[in-house]
Amino acid sequence: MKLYDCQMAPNPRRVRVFLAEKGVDIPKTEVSIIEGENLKPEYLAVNPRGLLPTLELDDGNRIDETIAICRYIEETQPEPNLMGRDALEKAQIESWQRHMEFDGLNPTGEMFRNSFDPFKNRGLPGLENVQAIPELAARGKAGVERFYERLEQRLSQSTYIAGERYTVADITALCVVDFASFAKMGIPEANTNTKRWHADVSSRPSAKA
Ligand SMILES: N[C@@H](CCC(=O)N[C@@H](CS)C(=O)NCC(=O)O)C(=O)O
Repeated sequence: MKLYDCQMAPNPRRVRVFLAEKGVDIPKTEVSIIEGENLKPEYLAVNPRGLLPTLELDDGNRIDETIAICRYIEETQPEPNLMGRDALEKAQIESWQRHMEFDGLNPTGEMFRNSFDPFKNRGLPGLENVQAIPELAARGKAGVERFYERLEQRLSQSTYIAGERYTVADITALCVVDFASFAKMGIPEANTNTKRWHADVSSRPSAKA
């Protein structure tokens, strides 16, 4: 197996953290998004959408989409379990993981893409000549504020995002918070439960992946 990766980007990091939690070490090929390598013919031949990550299997099959890659790893390397054991737990973890994507990753991406100068002609991932729209940066920022409120409320009731154990939902949330912090939207000072959770998940060796 091999992972097409990008060190600076949150979605490839989600896969790296997931692999590290599973103890699966595979070769990685770095594709620089900032340099536009993902938009070049060489990478478009691997993934025509120009998005990262992509997992390539030894038989040549390729899987894109972060959670589809995680699902493949979960099925082939079941322990430690990160995506649920029975019908209810699988559904609950998937629900929380989607909340983290929809409520957190999407607005953070919207804020970042529409305010980061090198992306001024790359307003949508995987595409060129799409103008950034400053109003969308403001809308994204409001979404990130709402995400932090909801995250704090959840973590005032639960040790981890999906319940009392670490799961893929924590991996998505960690990568969102670190990405938002990079974009100057760190955890609000008053959000003590989120800080407690963030210190905990960041202390896991996988967080360095
Ligand atoms: N839903 C996709 C999203 C993939 C995605 O948007 N990846 C970003 C990096 S985090 C990307 O490839 N961006 C390319 C670009 O900005 O041109 C997934 O989860 O894999």
